[in-house]
Amino acid sequence: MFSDKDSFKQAYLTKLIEGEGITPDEASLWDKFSALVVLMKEKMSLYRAINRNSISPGKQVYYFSMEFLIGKLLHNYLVNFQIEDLVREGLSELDINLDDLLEQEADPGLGNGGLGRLAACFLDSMAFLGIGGHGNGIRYQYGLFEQKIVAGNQVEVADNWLKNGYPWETRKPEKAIVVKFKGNVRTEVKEGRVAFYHENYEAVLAVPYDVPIASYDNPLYINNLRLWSAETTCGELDLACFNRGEFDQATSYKSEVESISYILYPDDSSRAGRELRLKQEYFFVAAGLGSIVRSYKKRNNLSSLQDFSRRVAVHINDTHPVMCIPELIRILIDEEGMGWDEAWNITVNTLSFTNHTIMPEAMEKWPIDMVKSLLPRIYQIIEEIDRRFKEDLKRRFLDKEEVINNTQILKDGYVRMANLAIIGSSSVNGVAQLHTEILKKEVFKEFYRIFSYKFNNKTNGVNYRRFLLAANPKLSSLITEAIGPTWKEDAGELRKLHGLKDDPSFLEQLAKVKYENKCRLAEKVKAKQGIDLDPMSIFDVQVKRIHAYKRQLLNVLKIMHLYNKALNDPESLTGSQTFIFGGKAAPSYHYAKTVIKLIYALSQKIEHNPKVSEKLKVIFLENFNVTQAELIYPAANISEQISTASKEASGTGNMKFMMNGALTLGTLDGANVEIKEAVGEENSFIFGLTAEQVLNYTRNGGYKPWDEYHASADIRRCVDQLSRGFFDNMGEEFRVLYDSLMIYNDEFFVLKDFRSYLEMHEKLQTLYLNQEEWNRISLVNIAESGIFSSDRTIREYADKIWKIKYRTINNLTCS
Ligand code: GPQ
Repeated sequence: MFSDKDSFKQAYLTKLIEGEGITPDEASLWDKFSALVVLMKEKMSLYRAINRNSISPGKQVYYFSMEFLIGKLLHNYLVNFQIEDLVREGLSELDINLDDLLEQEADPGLGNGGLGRLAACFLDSMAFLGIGGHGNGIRYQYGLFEQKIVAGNQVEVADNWLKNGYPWETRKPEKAIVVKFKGNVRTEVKEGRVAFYHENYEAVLAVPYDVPIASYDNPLYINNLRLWSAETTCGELDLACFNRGEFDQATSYKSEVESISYILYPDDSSRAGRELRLKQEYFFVAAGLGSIVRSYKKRNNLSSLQDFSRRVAVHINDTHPVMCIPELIRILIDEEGMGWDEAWNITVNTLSFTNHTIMPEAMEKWPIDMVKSLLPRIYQIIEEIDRRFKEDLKRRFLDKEEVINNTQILKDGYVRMANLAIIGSSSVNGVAQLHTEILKKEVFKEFYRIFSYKFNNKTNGVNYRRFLLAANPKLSSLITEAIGPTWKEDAGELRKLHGLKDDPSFLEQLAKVKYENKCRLAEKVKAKQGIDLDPMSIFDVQVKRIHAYKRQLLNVLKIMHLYNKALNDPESLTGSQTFIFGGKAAPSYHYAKTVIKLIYALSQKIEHNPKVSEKLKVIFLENFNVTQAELIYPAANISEQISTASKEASGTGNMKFMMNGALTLGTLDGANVEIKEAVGEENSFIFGLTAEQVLNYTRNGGYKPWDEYHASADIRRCVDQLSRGFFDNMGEEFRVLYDSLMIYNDEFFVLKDFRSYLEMHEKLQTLYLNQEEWNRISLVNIAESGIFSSDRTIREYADKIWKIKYRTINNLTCS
């Protein structure tokens, strides 16, 4: 194993020549990249072996998630092992540029957005804290589509991320699990108790692929992300058909089975509702729990699962993996021979659940008939949970109609997954303080009365070593020069930066770093999209999924208003501004796709007007993903976090912008509230209705957008321009947006918040003229961002939910 530049070069060349059979001269960039990955993987395997021998296996956590948006790994692992410099220099002596190799890596799009990225951040922090914490998910053959913009239209291109193979993964065929669908359940009374036999099922083979997870400065903890791939149980049905000459049947069976892990559903915060999605959900749950139970017995040398919940925690990321509850009960009863009460107690004590949204369209429910025919035994167990829960309510005199209606699992022909999750787990958490309060007071208020002890808040956090340390090397060096290196392990140390608030030369250096990061982004944009960005202009950025509640439309209306102003009097705008948008729309979400078209149309309109384009520029960045994000956050001056208050559960982009020194222009929604509390009122730029006001309006049937329309000529003008006389011949195209505001009652309060948004935006423009003050506020944002490290979040999960110990970091007091 290498430890310095020369031993690295030696090891690397050996890998290339022995492993790939080629010399550096003959090797392609891909070969060179793969050799470096293999070397890193070996390093990690070695650490893992040492770990196995030196650390007794404590309680293990399994994080079940339909999505893991892990991003590229190589650069982060070089940073985490603190070997980037020696590897870079070593390679350069071999005439290889490390950056060229980093470019080779695919960015696996195994997630839609925040929920999947959070899961990836949690994996990093669990490894960092020395928690045996592993991910369990699906190895989609196709991840989230790649987005191209053609004449303003989003075009979805298949994400064939596995086309060259994925060098980080290791296939483990010997650890495969058989997952059973359909069929029927036969019951038999045996030795005085009922036994259940699932018969005539269709078997699917779940084959695991493992990806190692290593974090900063803790090489002994190499955790595992296990992703499952669906295959036929070789030789059974398909080969039998094949041998009989029924080729079509054989191949269609094969493709039906493989379709389970074929593609990620591209809907963010909404339900897919298809049978295939339900199959995916049960598939990775059954595979994951099957393998956990197997390794539990082996690791602990036990034959019984009596103590399971003391040694294993299973966390479910939203309701998608909620079948964990009936599946674990099934294993404990049908395979381990336990009675209901014991199986139930173990299951509840093992499981914990995070809710990520209050949007009703995202609450999963499945038709009873579908669940019954696809998962007959699981359905029986769900019915029994529902029956016992209602009986319990009756016993506790809580069985009022309203309570039953809102809490029972089976209702109106559907299985309601959130209800199953709350009843069957020991902890229910929201992802920001405000979100958790709304869960307790509104969405799950009946449950909160019954199970108040289960409800708790765990404000999200992000992997700041990825989004600051690795993504923003210039800022990281500046911070380290100023306060030393310990902030890399304890984000709370960033507070020491407050000491530099009044140091003009430091503030100037901070501004210089921001400028250089803007240049870096501008170069990439030029290379990819051929568009020039002016790094001297203010970069005002909104990057996230396109969704009505996230209100990209509000941002666009603001820019239209600025356009109108510039046309009247260019001098009325103080400086030059670049508005950067990015984000994917679900392919079937017409409204969101129209918003992308609108952004494009506005950018063209501005481009064609020299009077305006001097002051304003709009750009839509194609294919926003983790790799792009790492370039964008460090380059932003303004972070747009403008969702309708109460609708964004937390947001995590807001945290990534903040730690890179952007100022937040936002509503009091999700974690923005806590950002404001951290930096202070004077350093945050908050506008609009509060969550309480929004919820009040909604309870009373909404507000009257026409009142806002009539009250202000500026608003009227922008709204009218949406539908006519502004975008040549495109009024009809944008009708759906106009209608959402004026005909369908502006569900997301765009016009209601418009005025205060404009005011706050203008305040920021004026502030930007005072560079020193701006830089000071930027510094305060960085200094206070420590609490949004996912290390803090995971410590809270570990203490309060999983009841698991973690390492103390260099005896520092962690935030
Ligand atoms: N979130 Cl329900 C998603 O990214 N996808 C989903 O399907 C659901 C939620 C987000 C949520 O919108 C953000 O506010 C959170 O910050 C994020 O989950 C992580 O908790």
